[in-house]
Amino acid sequence: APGVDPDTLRERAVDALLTARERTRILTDCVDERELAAQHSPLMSPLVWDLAHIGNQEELWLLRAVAGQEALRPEIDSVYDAFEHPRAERPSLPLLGPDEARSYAADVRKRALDVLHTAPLFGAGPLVEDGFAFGMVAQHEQQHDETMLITHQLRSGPAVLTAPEPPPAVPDAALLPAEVLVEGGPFTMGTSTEPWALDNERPAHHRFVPSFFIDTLPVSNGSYLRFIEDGGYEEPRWWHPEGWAQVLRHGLRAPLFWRREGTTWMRRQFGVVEPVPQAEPVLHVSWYEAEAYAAWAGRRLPTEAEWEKAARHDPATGRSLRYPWGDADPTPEHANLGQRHLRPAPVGAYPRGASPLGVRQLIGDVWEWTSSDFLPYPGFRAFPYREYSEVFFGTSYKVLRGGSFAVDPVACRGTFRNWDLPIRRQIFSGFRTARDAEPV
Ligand code: AVJ
Ligand code: FE
Repeated sequence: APGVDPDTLRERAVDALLTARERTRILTDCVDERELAAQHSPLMSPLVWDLAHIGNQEELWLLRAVAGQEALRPEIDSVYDAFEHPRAERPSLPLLGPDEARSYAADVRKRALDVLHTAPLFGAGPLVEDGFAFGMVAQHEQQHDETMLITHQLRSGPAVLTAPEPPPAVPDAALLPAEVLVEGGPFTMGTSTEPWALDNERPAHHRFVPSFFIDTLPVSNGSYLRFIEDGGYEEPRWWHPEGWAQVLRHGLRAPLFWRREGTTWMRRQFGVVEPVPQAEPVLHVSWYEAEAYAAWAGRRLPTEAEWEKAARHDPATGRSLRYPWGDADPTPEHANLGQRHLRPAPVGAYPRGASPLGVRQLIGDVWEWTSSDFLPYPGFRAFPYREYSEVFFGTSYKVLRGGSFAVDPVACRGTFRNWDLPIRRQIFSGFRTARDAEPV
């Protein structure tokens, strides 16, 4: 690995694994046993399933695949195989109870750290090269920590999680230009060098992207309210036909968790009902809602390539950066990540996280819907398992970029790709808009 010694790499892997486990602990220790085993929504697993699934994946990859150990409890593999059992049926499986799930995950972890301290991290095959398997397992746990936070958002009853408020918008935010021009030309999309990048982010390749304009900031609740108040949810012309069918079928009138009380729109955020914060990025919208808003605004969603070019391309050097602000890992000054706050920051926060062209909040706050289907890059190779991304490629899933307040930095970077069905809105999703630029 270029310039990283094994001790630093081990320290990084230990740190990523411990950070993930501490988050898992916080999300599962704050509710009682009954709530851990309950299904809070048919869209989600019981929290106790996520907990043991995290341990089971760690066992599969670090103890069995990397270290060649025997299965600790071979009889539970099928219960925690996400492909054998869709979420809706997980509550009826013979799940480990909360204490059993905790001690199973802790037992696996103890053994995994022993493997980490003895496994060679260079020259012993692609699974362990640069500590990849350890980084992948830490990312997997953090992805489920975001999933479990979604379950918390869907759960009813008083709040059990608390966090400090995110930073305010900076005073200049209102003076920023509404959109930024990204000049047409090629850029490098994806990566072949980021050691813990997952298979779908690879390989790096050139893309020509025609000139376009992109919003400086994510679309705010205030802007989205104008769409609602202008009758956006009553007007089929703004909607994709399947989006309109969703509106009619479910009587949609606003983002998920919003409710009108008299003349005020309120929303529920982790058990607390509050007036919709106008300055925050809109949250919990489907791809169809994002698309309809963009059509109403006379604009469109950015393609995935446009989003990544806006986030990574540095016109001064022609290079693609790891993050909008450069190659340095995220700090709390750059972006709202890691469940440090339990909501997005107002649009116009995090000036230090801006891209070279001045686009803000691309990383953190809310996942941003793009117009693109989830497809492999040219030269894609499934690694280490087809079920991470390959089986989802096609026209069913839309790509989201940038990460939300709920995702840890280890599972979020300029190249990171997330995907979901266009009807989904329980995820921490928002968006920004774009438009074509006239060719010069
Ligand atoms: C990348 C968020 C779409 O949760 O379905 C977790 C991540 N994959 N375990 C998902 C994942 C396997 C995945 N997403
Ligand atoms: Fe998983």
